[in-house]
Amino acid sequence: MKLYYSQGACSLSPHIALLEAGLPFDLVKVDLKAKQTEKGENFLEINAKGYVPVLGLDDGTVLTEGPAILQYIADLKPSLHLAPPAGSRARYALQEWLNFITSELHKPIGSLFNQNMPDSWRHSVNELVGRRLDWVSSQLGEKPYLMNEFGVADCYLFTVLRWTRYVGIKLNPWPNLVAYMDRMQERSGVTHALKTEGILK
Ligand SMILES: N[C@@H](CCC(=O)N[C@@H](CS)C(=O)NCC(=O)O)C(=O)O
Repeated sequence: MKLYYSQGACSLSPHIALLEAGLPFDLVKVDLKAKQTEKGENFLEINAKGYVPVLGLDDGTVLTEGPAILQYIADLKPSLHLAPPAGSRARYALQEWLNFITSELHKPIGSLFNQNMPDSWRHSVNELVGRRLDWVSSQLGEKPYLMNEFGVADCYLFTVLRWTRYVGIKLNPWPNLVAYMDRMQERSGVTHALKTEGILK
């Protein structure tokens, strides 16, 4: 398998999942502005949508969209319980989280990186993200991970919450989220991914 990624982007989440699952894979860095891989390939020929993450499978096809990729990785190693079994009630709870993270956190927090965003809009997005973080914090409570056991939803939540520090959102109002981020950062898969992407020394 091949993971197409960009440093610190949402592709960090399947990167962590692959490492936590102990699966073999190659990493291919993508220049998202130039739409070119580090090998000089035209990235738009790999994913016409032009964004990471992309998982190149051994059968020559590619899988896109973070939540789908995460579940694919988890299902390759069912014994690790990175996702509940397909078809179970708990699997739908995972999908509920992945959809929430992608639409209610990833996209709004990601939009704050846009320097052209007018202040009034930025203010509204900050308020919305604050309400969403209230929800995440209330659901996490004192649990160590989103669904009790570590899983792919945590890989994704960690990845998007990491961005808050770059867009001026402080997590201090939610001490359990601060503790969660510290706990996640201690995991070997997380540290390994951050080091490999050149984020952590
Ligand atoms: N719907 C996609 C969105 C992925 C996405 O937003 N990727 C960003 C990085 S976090 C990207 O590659 N942006 C570059 C672009 O859209 O040109 C998913 O959930 O995987």
